[in-house]
Amino acid sequence: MQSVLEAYGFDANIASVEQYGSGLINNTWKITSNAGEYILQKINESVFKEPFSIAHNISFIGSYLKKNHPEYTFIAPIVSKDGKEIIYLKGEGYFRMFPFVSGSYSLDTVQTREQAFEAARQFGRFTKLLAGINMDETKITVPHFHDLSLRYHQFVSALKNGNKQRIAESVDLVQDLQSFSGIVDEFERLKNNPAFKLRVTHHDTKISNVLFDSDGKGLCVIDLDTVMPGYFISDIGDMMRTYLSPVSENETDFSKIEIREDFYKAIVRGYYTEMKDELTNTEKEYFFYAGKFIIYMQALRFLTDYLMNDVYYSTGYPMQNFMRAKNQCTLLQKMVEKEYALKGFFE
Ligand code: GN1
Ligand code: MG
Repeated sequence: MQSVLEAYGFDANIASVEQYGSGLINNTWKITSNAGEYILQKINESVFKEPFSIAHNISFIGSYLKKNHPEYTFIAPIVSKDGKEIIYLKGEGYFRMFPFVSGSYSLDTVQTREQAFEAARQFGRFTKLLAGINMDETKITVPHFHDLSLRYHQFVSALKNGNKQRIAESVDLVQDLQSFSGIVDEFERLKNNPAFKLRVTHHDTKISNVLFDSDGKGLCVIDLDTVMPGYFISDIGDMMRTYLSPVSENETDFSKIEIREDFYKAIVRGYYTEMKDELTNTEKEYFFYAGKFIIYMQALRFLTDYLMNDVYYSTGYPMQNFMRAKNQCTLLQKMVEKEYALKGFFE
């Protein structure tokens, strides 16, 4: 840590460093020094194989917004002493730092409909403001990240090559997940449908990635590592996955999982406020599908990782990825039960 802080010109003796946030992939710390507060992150290289492509995207997007939408609060990274947005330290890895925006706050869980609305509005706004960007100049930071067909394929291959004992113990959950494979077929169809547009999407729209101002209004979105060309269902879907239920993916009392209909409406309305003129009529019919798409993908990803001995997501106890997969499968089942009510509201 000492050498990292020094690379940014901090006096390591007077800065305090504490673990921050609940991400499963990168390590995050909050740094407090006499110069102010900062967020420092170590990039997980086994997930982000080319960390400099993240730096490229952030500066490309940052300069586009500065030029075309200067009113947008864009949180640019702090550059190191030698002018780098991402630094590499031998034996330590890749790091980057952001200012901690004073007066703003982020949330760990969505408590009110207004928060869901504001967050959805911010993610919609982000994609809308970037509608004119040249997507060919953005880099793919995680190839095939939200490719549901590939995720399903990886799940099938884990069933062949994974931990035999874990496979045997997971038969019921495996069957439940296989029964939803129609969601993959639908994805195959929409990928080939020209009415589905590739746009600059965020791909990690959980609530902690939105900054709120002191009035509780959305300010901007953060954590731009997975910003790249994608479909709007990725962003809508991950909001549904993480805002609809009052409990998170780590909850093991599945009876607490529920679909809050009014939060569904808040997400759709918030996003629609910004994106109504951007979305095609076909896309507008896929709000409900978006939720199924991402929840299903996350259930597959957690179970795949469990069967492969937890190589991807960090865990706090041996069965955690299994429990997360089961949690997400329950969420999916509860969402499907409400299909009629939820679709009727908007589409
Ligand atoms: C990972 O680490 P975090 O929370 O930002 C993952 C997301 C998952 C999420 C599930 C690059 O995000 O796709 O939805 O865990 N990010 C990556 O908690 O795989
Ligand atoms: Mg993230």
